[in-house]
Amino acid sequence: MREMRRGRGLLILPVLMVAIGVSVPSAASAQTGLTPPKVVKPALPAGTITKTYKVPLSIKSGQNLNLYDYIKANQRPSEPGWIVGFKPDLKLADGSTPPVDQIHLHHLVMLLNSDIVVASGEEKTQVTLPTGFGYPYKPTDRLMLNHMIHNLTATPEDVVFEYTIDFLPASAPAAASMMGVQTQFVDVEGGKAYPVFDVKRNAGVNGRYTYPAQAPATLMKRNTVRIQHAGTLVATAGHLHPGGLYTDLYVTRGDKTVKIFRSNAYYYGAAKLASWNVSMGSTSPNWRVAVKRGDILSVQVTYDTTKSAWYESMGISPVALTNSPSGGPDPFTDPSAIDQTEVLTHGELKENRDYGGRKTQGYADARKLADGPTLAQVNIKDFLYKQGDLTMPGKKGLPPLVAPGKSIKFVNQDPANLIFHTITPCKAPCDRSSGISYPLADAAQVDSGELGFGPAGVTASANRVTWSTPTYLKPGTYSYFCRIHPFMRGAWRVKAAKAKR
Ligand SMILES: [Cu+2]
Repeated sequence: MREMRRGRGLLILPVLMVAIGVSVPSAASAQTGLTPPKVVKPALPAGTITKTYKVPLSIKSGQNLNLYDYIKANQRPSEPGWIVGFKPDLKLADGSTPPVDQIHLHHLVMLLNSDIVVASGEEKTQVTLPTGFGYPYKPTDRLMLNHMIHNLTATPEDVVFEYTIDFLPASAPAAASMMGVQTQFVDVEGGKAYPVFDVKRNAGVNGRYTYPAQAPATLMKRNTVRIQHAGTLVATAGHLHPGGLYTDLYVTRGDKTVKIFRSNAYYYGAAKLASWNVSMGSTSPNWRVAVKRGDILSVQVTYDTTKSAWYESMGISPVALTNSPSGGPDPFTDPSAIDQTEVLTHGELKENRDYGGRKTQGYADARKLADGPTLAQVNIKDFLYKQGDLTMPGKKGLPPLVAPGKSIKFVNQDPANLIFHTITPCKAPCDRSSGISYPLADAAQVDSGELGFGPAGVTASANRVTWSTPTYLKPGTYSYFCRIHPFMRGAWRVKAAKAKR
């Protein structure tokens, strides 16, 4: 298993999907939640075989790596045919499902030759193609798994990817009438191997930030995919991260652009959009859009910015495109004929319910602590901030001082190609239990990035191990956490030095 660069020009297929947005008239209603639509499963073609495959993986302590593995012969169908459905899951070695705030499935993408066939994230959206459509498959195809499992704890874990494939063998009578599809990977970051962007708190308009529409012009246009042959779009679902409200998928022909689907994020539970407890709206089995060669697909994603900054966010709407035209309304002459009904591929998942934010004795309230030493540098090692860590008793736990106009340099001294840490300010006292919804990145503009090293373009790391606090900070106590390991908490204090006697 190793990090590597994904080839350019991948077509991503279908599937996927992750959490998306909510079509709501106001940020306020996003907090109260939309009523989720129903779960709909298209009928499987006669002769479909449903089988679960397992890929065991060892996850190092605290890892947040974007990795690739070949899928072995016993982890995939052994005969030619059609992949018509895909359901991802992640288990511990004992068969139990880990809580999302401890082991987090950042993403799971299956690559068939160089094309993305299916993809999923923590929301675990399933791939369910309308009946009669499938991804053509041969046992000789190169099949790879791109996975990013984030271990939010300091404990190594053995985990098992479990994915269930609905597979129609080519020998089944129903196979004769199947229509092949391939994935168009429509992504706000242009399908980069680690396609993320940051959402700053209070960015956008009225607490909502739409990307890339509201981003600087230089960032625009990555979010487009050109259709290479006439065909029919038959399925999509959005993928987004906590804080996301919805993705919108558009098609452009000449100077006309039409929205063809909104995928809303349906959040469950008290934490609402500050969580992974979400299902994404998917197209119904009746959704069809006829497209022509040269049409441009594009996606926009909208986040709520009233609650938090959201780092390393995504906005993706993979679309299944048939290999040749298969009917459907023309979006430019008959847009109202496109079925905009949303369905879900699954309901609430219990492993996504642990939000954090409970009272705990584990952390000091940094505002009440005495001054620590004046320091120019704070090292991070063994999942501890070596001065000012809110879990450390005694002098080591006191916030280091820095004079106004000066900065403290943080240095990650853990194995930097394996364990990434951040310094991400959170609202004081930042002393409650860790979960997906706690702590939240409170400050608008300050974050260290992930201190560590990895292959450029693939890694989540910033490819540096140091970060210095800004010199413009006003006097006060600044509590922070590590957003890779949220149990890590610390503080520093900006304070004028005492006059020398
Ligand atoms: Cu960390």
